[in-house]
Amino acid sequence: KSLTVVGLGYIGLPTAVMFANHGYQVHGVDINELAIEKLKQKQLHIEEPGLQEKLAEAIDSGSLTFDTVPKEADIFILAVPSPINKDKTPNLTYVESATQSIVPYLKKGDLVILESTVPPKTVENVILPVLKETELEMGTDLFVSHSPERVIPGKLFEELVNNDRIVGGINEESSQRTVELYRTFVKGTIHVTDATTAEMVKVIENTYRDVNIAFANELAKISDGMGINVWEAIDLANYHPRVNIHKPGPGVGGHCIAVDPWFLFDSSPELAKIIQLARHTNDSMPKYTVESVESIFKNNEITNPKVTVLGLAFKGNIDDMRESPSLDIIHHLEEKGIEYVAYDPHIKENQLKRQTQDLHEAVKGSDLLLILTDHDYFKQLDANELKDLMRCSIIYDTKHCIDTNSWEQAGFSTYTLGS
Ligand code: SAJ
Repeated sequence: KSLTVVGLGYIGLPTAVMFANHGYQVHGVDINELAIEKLKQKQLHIEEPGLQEKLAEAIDSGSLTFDTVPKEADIFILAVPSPINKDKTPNLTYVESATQSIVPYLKKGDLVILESTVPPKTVENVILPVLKETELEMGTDLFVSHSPERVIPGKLFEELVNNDRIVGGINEESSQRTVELYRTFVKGTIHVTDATTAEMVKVIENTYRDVNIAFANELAKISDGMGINVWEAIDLANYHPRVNIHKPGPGVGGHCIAVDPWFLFDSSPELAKIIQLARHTNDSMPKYTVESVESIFKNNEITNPKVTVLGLAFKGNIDDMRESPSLDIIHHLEEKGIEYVAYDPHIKENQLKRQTQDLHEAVKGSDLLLILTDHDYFKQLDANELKDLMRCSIIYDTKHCIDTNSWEQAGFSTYTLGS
């Protein structure tokens, strides 16, 4: 069977590769010409463990092709971004244009699956009206469903196979055909529901996480003021069989957790109160982090300080800095006129004004190491070596990821968010 995947980002590309390596003839489509050119030459435009080998395997076997335009297939998967606008309203232009782009290639009996996360009722109000242009009968000639991706970057292939999956068809047959497709490689349970419920399920999963992290961040602020170690308190509370508090941090990044709650808010602004407050709490963390840095400098009587920003990716061991709290933190540092240099071993090209690929250059003459991402690389830094390069030796860990004792032994003053 043939399959066309529209959108070759963090979800679309691994999905295309998986189907290509499991018996499907797959055609991958993206509007990014540069990405397509690279992919044709087996080069990746994103970082994900295992992807490189699986991509090469699929291309070598002839079961995966790439282009900037779709082509006819039995199944179409849409995996394009669904971001929010500046005013926090959903931006469904990519979802809409991706759907539009496949219309000329659809034929009787085809199946269309939307994997992008979308506000509840998008299939009904946005996708179906576009697909109706084919004049095919929805649910009998053309089968449509929503099966939201739920994988986490960094562990993508493991989760693609082992996670449970939600399938919500516009009717029974659409769901059944979609279940059959994912059965190809999904080992988790596939749960069937309707399209709108599937949309809701995905959005509430990420909103649950956002609200929970906001709670943790609020606890961190409270603990900071009281000299309590929030990390220890949360760990101990989580021994309770019905408690699962997430971790505080410098903010919530990525294009999912910081975005999807706004989809719910947009649906019911008067009702989504906790959801809105949680978003604001998490969005307050970058500013809070910089204010904490300022007070560390004040307490240590450091003037004209220089900060080393360690970590630009929105979370550990990945190369993705979209919506990263680090960017907001840098913005606040600049606004306050605090000098900084940023370093991230996973972000291979300099994308910021004051970014370097050289750790020593980033640390040279610095007063404070500001850990914003829990990359494994940062957990193994050599405190003694870095101390010699610095002016003052302070480390502020917003992720609670370093071994404070060894840094203190090396002569560092250590600070942790929420303690
Ligand atoms: N974060 C915290 N504290 C925590 C957990 C995360 O501050 O306790 C921060 C992270 O540092 C990061 C952000 O939240 O900045 C988001 O990271 P994440 O690892 O929680 O999630 P994502 O955005 O990489 O992936 C999420 C996942 N959703 C859930 O776990 C419910 C993933 O399964 C989804 O597929 C993905 O969103 C998506 O695409 O929707």
